Amino acid sequence: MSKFKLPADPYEWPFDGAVEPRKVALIVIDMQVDFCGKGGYVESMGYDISLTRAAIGPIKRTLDVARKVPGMMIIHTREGHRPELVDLPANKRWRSKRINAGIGDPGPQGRILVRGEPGWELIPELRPMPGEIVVDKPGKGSFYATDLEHILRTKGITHLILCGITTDVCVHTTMREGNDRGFECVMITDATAATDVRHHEAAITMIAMQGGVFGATISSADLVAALEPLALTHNGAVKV
Ligand code: C5J
Repeated sequence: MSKFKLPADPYEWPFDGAVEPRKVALIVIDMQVDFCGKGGYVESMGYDISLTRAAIGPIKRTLDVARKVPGMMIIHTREGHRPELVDLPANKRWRSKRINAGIGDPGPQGRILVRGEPGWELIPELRPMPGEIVVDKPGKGSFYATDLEHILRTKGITHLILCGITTDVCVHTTMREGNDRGFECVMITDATAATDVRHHEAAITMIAMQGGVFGATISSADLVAALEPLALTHNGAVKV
């Protein structure tokens, strides 16, 4: 059985030795128009979407190889609220309105962060493939008020590879939630991005504290190199 381990920081990941891909999920967090598209939530708040868009290429390269590794689960998440906004906490709405990007209000990409609107859709470059899982979440963490943990436990997933946006908010919150639940987590440094480079860098540095307080980090190039030997070629053979 093929297994892999990663030359991650601050330790060789995972902690428990080489892992079988069937125990691993790659989670791509919130690659939605609202976070990295023109006229979406992030742009409405006045942030530069070239920062969040920087993660797209590394995520695509990671997905390209992960999709060829037999057994590895691929999950996409979307942050968003029901059209009636019954799942939108009053303080989240109030804070977003203060900066003229009210969640639920109309914008160039439809109602901001509302399920079913153009801004809430995953960007075309990173559309899920058939068989990949999509988890809708009302909060920053992917475990809060979703069936993510139920899916992972049901399918015997124990290890998580995390990427997406933003590094300091939804990716970090998900990594912390996963870590507290005993999932062994690694974050892909250049396949994540934030609306402020300092926050992106600090979020990466924090993971390495205390011997890897939330897990470990790795570049997409190192991850792809480690997964490639497990990837099936178009003939169905494992590359050597
Ligand atoms: C934010 C996210 N930053 N996906 N959401 O509000 O990180």
